[in-house]
Amino acid sequence: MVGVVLGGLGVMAGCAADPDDSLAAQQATTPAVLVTVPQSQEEFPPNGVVSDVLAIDNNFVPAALTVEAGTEVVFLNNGRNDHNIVPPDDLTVSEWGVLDADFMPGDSYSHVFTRPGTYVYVCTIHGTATAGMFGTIVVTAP
Ligand SMILES: [Cu+2]
Repeated sequence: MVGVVLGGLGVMAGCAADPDDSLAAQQATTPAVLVTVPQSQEEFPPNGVVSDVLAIDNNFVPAALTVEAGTEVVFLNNGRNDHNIVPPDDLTVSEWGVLDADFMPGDSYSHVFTRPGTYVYVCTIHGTATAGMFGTIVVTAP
């Protein structure tokens, strides 16, 4: 998984050279995470903060997001295709995530990230953990 995160950031760093690309600008503000941080056992309560991620055809925007533990991340399918949000090591989305049947165009899915850590996810229809439609949520301790 460490190699996966490194590969993704390498691609984003290349895109950040274009000052007119708003997506690249958003990604450039996200601190680089070069290792996958083990998920903390410490949990923090919901803090009332909401942060959005758009699923478009076929990317997540922003692809890399950093939030404090307790933040609710709302994923909105703002595209015209079905998408899904699947942790690569949890294809049944038992911990978090949503399958495409429940994430059609116009649908939203939200999850409160209570534990610090790095959460990689993919749309299994349009990407893998190394290419295409994938993203990362970095959850920091408050
Ligand atoms: Cu997709």
